[in-house]
Amino acid sequence: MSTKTLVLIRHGESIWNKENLFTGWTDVDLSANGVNEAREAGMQLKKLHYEFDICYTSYLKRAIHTLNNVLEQLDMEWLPVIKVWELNERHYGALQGLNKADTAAKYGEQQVKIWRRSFDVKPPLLDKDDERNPVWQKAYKNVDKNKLPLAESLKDTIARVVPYFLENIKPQLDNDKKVLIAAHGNSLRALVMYLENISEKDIVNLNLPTGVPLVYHLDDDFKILDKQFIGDAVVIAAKMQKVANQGKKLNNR
Ligand code: DG2
Repeated sequence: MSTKTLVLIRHGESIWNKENLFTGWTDVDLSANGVNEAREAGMQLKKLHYEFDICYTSYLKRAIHTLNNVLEQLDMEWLPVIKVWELNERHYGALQGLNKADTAAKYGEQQVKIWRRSFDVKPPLLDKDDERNPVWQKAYKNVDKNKLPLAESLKDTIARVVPYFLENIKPQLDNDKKVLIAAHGNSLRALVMYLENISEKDIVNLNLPTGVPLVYHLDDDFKILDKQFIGDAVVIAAKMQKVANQGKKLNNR
């Protein structure tokens, strides 16, 4: 039996995470804090002697820059990196650019929780003519237009993340390659839901922290042998709570 290593990392805090804006496919960079989180994640992995054979990330620069910072700290910038749109964040549709707390004040915290965490409810769709429709964007010019979303539920996100994982990433793990994936809160929730067989009811409570490596060791049958977030448990719990709280309205609004 061989033990397979898969490490997932949600990108460090982005400029829009800092401003508490729905981001989705908006291509914003890391905040200064996000860069530090990514570097810290790389340092932690180095300290624990992690090595990788191949890396995957999305088309979005907050994930790409996180991966670059991690690889720099590991002194492994030569590693092959595959960028795919299938690992992009869940498309947040017409919510993109809106403040999450303001949206909770306007529509109620319960509605925002449904939009953020329900399994199969899509946020309001982008208008087809909206310039943010991915069909108008250069990055997606080679992607089948029928696959490009105007908004996605977690279920829709799973429908692209998991098949990509099974067809392209799992074979690497089957060949005992150590894999690092830098992606997003919801594209990684999609993957974690699949890997851990989490129910539609329980996935609502999973909030992934920014810039914290999540290590899985798997057996040949893809059963999880162990799973661990790398870093200080108290800090990680606080980061998860911070993500959950982003959908709450502020007291003074
Ligand atoms: C966040 C996730 O995505 O937001 O699109 O706003 O991981 O790319 O920063 P990320 C967004 P929530 O679902 O946690 O509100």
